[in-house]
Amino acid sequence: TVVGAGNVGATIAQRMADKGYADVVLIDIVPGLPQGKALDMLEAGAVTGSDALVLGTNDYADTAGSDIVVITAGLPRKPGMSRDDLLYKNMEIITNVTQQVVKFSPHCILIVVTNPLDAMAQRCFEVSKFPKHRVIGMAGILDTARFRTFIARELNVSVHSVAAYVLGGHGDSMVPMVAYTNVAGQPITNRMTEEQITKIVNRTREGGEEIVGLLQTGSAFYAPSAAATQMIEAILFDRREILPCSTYLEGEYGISGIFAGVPTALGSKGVEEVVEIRLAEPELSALQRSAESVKILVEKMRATSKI
Ligand code: A3D
Repeated sequence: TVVGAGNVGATIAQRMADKGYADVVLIDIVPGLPQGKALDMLEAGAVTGSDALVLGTNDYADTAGSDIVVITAGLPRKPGMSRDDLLYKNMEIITNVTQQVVKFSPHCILIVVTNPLDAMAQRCFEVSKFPKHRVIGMAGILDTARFRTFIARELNVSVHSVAAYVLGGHGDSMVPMVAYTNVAGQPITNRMTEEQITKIVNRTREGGEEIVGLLQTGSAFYAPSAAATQMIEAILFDRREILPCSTYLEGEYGISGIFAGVPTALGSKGVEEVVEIRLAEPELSALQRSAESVKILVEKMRATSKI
């Protein structure tokens, strides 16, 4: 199931439907919107060769028994807005959506996309009362994809030759792991000047704003939907693929009681392992500071609305 038939949600549903390895339910509050998009995707299957069933609905009963539920419902950013500006409105939406989802799919794995990401993942975790391995936030793959893309373009090499991680919260405090980034095994610090690296790190941090500024009417959705699809596939095919995802931490990286982006092994159970890279300073403290900024949002939510 994909909740939210807007830009990100519909594009995830389309990517899944095109691949044909799962039936997809697309649900939204707007009458007709998920039905129209789902029917259009179903009809595309005749051309793409996919037999996946795609159903659009406004009724959670149709989502019953889903294995994976991706939540994209909520408001996106407009120019000049930070992800945190969305906090209170999207908190209400996530609370309501999570209650409905878990009622009909009590054993599903939840992937949260709605912003501000880490705080919404935490809300979803608290409302669902699911074990921590079954609630996962999507952000790190997207931030890392941006970082890798900019490095690849700067060095004029394939993006497949660039290995990198962006960790921490999905916000201005995200932490591109420069010391652990390499091109064909060679540290980028050997291939780029400090000035080049700083420019790329800043562009990565502002990657969301750059697209909002160009689109003016919404935020990024092609790369975000590709990132969510990678998570879905890792779970569906039990890959134990190590991907940067937002997960509930209990002492890993010295962070406790909060969602933050760290490398995780994703498999059929959801987050099967938090992979602890031995981080040196300043990366470790940057990651911890980033988690602190997520904690501030979570405390703001708790102050306004108890679960
Ligand atoms: P948009 O195209 O506006 O789609 C959102 C959809 O949610 C709309 O169709 C709404 O009708 C629907 N919706 C609103 N309330 C509800 C509800 N209660 N139940 C069901 N559906 C509802 O936005 P979008 O798809 O571009 O973005 C969706 C969310 O994802 C936003 O919060 C974005 O900020 C966020 N986002 C996060 C990332 C990350 O990397 C974490 C990337 C891109 C977008």
